[in-house]
Amino acid sequence: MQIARETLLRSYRAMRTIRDFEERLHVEFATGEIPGFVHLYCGEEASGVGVCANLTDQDTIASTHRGHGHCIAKGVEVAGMMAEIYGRRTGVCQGKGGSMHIADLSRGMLGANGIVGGGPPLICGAALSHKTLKDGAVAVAFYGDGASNEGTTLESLNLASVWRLPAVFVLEDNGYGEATGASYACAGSQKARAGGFGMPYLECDGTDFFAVHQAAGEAIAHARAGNGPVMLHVHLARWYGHFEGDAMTYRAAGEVAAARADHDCLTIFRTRVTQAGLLDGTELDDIDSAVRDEIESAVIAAKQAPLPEAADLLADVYVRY
Ligand SMILES: Cc1ncc(C[n+]2csc(CCOP(=O)(O)OP(=O)(O)O)c2C)c(N)n1
Ligand SMILES: [Mg+2]
Repeated sequence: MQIARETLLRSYRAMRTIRDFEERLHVEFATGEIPGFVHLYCGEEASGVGVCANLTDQDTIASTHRGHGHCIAKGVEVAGMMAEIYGRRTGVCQGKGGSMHIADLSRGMLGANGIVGGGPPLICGAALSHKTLKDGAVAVAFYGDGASNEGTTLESLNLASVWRLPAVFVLEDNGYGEATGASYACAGSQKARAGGFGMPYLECDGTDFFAVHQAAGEAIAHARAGNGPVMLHVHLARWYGHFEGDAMTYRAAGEVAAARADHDCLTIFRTRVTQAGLLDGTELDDIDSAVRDEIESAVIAAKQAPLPEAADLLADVYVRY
């Protein structure tokens, strides 16, 4: 499938932004200034970006505890995210959500989620709304191999199929749920699980933007056309610990180094587009430098921003209808 030049540039920028955002958080979290936990998405960038390149602002996504990449891929503003992670009043959720609860409904980003398996049921609700309102939109749940074993996820696969919802379940399989290997924890096969619920199954290499874009495009088109849900199984690797501070003693020596050396989605993308003459290396260099500046400004602004005040505690708690 031919991908528009504009989409390629936007997608590269999103992947580079996620990488730099996360690398910077890795450094900043170690200083102790950031409250709570952070779970980094480095190594997985092509998945969120390849999927979201097929979505509009009307389409909705639900994310996970490892949600920064999904937010950026769906267009959530970086400075507001950084401030949110620092717990500042200028954050996209006024500093009351933090890393695991970033949401921006104006972008169709329903939220990162500290509850493993929390996204799939939300996406059934969103997809039911899209179907009822006939707005032509689809809802996408990102969930991990660990979350694939949660009852909420399995119930959602069933419900989405029974109600023929415009939903896509994107299983980001990085081989681990915390320190537990997916090969140990996931019985049977994900393909058989999809088949058991009567939905099509697709899989792809999650370190190759083009492979993700193609597979997600098919899955989303199927759901958007009213043919019901699809499971998309994306294979990838995370480059850092489960959370910042995880010593990763359960990973084989050289595993992460090999992923970084041979499966870096940014390197794969750059080689592909420059060799095919689709984009020029200097255009990509310009994006790299613009993103570096954007992240630097976001960190400076976040550190200077005010914390929420006691009076903010009861604001935005309930929605008025
Ligand atoms: C309902 C629930 N159970 C357990 C946890 C603790 N927990 C947080 S992340 C995680 C592992 C999730 O693994 P996976 O879904 O594969 O996502 P990954 O971290 O690999 O991106 C667990 C068990 C939780 N947050 N929520
Ligand atoms: Mg996992």
